[in-house]
Amino acid sequence: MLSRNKVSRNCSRTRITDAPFVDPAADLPDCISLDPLTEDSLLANLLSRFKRDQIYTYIGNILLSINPYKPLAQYTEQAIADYKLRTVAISQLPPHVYALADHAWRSLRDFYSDQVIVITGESGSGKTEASKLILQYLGFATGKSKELETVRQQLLLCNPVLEAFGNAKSIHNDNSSRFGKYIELEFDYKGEPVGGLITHYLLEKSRVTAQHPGERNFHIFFQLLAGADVQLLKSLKLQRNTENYLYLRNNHSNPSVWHQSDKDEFFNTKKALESVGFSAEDIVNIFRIVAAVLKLGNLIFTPVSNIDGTEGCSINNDYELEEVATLLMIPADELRSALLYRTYSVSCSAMDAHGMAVGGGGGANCFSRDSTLPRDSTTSRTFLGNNHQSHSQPQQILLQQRTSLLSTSASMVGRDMYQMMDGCHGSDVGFQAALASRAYQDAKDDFVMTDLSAAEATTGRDALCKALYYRLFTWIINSINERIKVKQHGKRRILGVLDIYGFENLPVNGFEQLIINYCNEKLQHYVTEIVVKEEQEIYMQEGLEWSPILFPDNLAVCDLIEKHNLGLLAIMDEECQRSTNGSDDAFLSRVGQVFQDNIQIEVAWGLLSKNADSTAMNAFRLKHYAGWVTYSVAGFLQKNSDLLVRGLSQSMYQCAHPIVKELFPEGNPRRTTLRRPATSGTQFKMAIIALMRSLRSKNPHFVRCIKPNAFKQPHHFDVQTIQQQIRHLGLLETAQVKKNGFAFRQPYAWFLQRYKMLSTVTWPHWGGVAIEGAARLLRDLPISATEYAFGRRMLFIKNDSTLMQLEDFRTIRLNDLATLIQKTFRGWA
Ligand code: AOV
Ligand code: MG
Repeated sequence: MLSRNKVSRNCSRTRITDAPFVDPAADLPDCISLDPLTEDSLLANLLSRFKRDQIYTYIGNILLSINPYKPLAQYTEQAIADYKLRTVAISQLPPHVYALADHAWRSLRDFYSDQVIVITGESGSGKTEASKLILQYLGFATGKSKELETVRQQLLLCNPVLEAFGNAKSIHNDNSSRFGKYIELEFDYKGEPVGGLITHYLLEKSRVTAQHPGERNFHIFFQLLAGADVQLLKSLKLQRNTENYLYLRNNHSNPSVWHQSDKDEFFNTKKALESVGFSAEDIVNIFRIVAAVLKLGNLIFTPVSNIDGTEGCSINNDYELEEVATLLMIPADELRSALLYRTYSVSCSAMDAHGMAVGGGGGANCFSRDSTLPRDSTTSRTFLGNNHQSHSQPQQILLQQRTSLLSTSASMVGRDMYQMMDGCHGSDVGFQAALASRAYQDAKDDFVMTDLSAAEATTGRDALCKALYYRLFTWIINSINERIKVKQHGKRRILGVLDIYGFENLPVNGFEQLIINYCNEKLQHYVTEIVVKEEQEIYMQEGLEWSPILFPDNLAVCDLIEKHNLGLLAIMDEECQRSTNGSDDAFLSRVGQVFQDNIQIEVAWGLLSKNADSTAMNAFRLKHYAGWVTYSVAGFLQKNSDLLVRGLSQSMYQCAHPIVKELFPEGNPRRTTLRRPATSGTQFKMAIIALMRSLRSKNPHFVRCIKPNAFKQPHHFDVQTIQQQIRHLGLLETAQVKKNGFAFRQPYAWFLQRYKMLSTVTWPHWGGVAIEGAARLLRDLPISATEYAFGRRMLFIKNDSTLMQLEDFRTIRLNDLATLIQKTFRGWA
């Protein structure tokens, strides 16, 4: 047994911590050949390979990859050629992510079936790098026609764009994916790529406005400031220094920690945008939105006291607002008004239909009736508060303009209670409800207008920035999809590559971490189901001799999060819909009630976070497959309901900026939304369920990534860190199943049909029972009898290498037959 005493020693440059001595003798490319196969022998094998920069090791047909945290010389065009052309037998080549990509691609081409490569591992373990290497291999390894070249370029080059907008520095990874990415490459019957589709999963948009200590905002903000030339910066009304922007000024973080140059990366991102097919105009329009987000973030709202004692606010640095308005191509007054005031249309019918819930809150700064103001023919009455008199002259004019504009649209937008309430989340709800209730008592079929406090305006500003950025990200991906979609007709097969955000446990975890970890929990379940559980069930059903291997099952935690009506996500939704008492703490109380007997979750009131400057927080602890994680509930409901104030979406819809207008279709006053959109949590759950369905319909290949240490250091093999991941991923159990199990299985008839040409007994037809034909065929081949087993309905083959051997025999035989046919024809001629 390895002792757990902390020791550190040097062994050919590799620092090994938390282990005394690990026998370096073992160095096997496939862990299933280890004898004995134990956790220690597995670790020792990985270590001796890691020291030689052999970061890849097989467990049967699963690829283990340990992040080297340094560039390696094994990703050359020559290496790609070696794996593709196979001048030496594949078994002679070291394990490699190229070999896995090649196997998936050949399976697609030879068996003409859909494949998927699922890459898993915790944050910073190397998933995204692996996914890029797979795409690189598939790009190089397939045909070279001009059309293919375009598809290839677009598929390869979209990645720098996705990373610029969707990745950021986190405490675990300097280039952490803050969204889930599933790329489906489509191939024709020859195995040539003809197009693709990118699906993305919930971007962590809260990062736009705030980051954890030691983390950064999305790369693109830094790239743009560092890389844009003076002219571009000027046209975007930006300054080079990141310190000028509140959203980039994370006091706990050093922005220059990023190891690559933001300036160079900007050049790459811009080039990639061009190569993927964005026009120069599109690119500038994209950057205008990025710049607008940065500048909006700088707006400072100052409280203004109204004469009736209520609070409003004004913008301190109006020049920033003017510039944002220019960038987004909207009249500044329009934008200012949307940021400073909120309007509610009050529809009698909507209230009747939905019922009005009245909550606490109070402090509603509701304008009262003012008959002197303009009335629109479509609006029965217009209400404006007497406190508008407390505004300055320009503000009064602005208010009147705004009122006139709003009264035009009021009757169009006022049909639905949710529209009236949109923008209400969390503790806002009580306030909104009181406001709406008061309006209801006052009048029917009216709208009311309130001015926002400085805090409310800041929240609205942040919500707008998050929405702008997230929708821009989605727009970019949709545009890329439009460009890479398959243009030709005909049958196609799919090879999917899944690279999702890795499991996270930060000093303070929030809604985003719950979503990320839920996704990892589902993937973990999918992998263990396929690799360990179903595999064993099939052996037993088929009557093969088998001693069951136990494995940790995480179904209970998946259920705890996603269960219909009673899971965490459902409880969150319930609280979001509650118009009274809907608060993060109420959510936590409900969690405590529902799960009081569940040992996998604990509720903690007033728990002190590990963070030095944090105050008490209310939280729950959840036991994930990768350990306990504490989630602070602050902000949960607001992030889950994720609604944008209608006035803001309407103002965005008014923008003449060609992309922005498209991003906010709900801002169209003619549009009537009768249903409240699903919450973020529910949308994510539905997307993950659809993803799982899609994965299950394909033949899977797995890359399991491991992080060697927590310090992003090369040459440092921390035994405890690796051992923990081996346990969490159930790798020993996987290796045991693979060692005793079979790499391949197919029904006898299928097997016979594919390989019948390899024996004169089965060629050209076998007239008897399929199982007997398969047995005769195998007997005629130079394959050891220990390499296969006969089940009730299926033939099992032990190793992948045997299957590859069979494929090689088949190719040779088919070539011989083709030559024979040619000779025969020539003889006849
Ligand atoms: P992740 O995708 O698993 O984390 P990445 O693939 O981004 O992790 O890897 C993190 C960093 O490790 C990269 O930026 C590289 O510097 C280094 N790295 C990873 N794999 C290799 C490799 N094969 N060769 C050289 N360096 C490598 V996250 O996205 O955080 O879950 O959400
Ligand atoms: Mg990643």
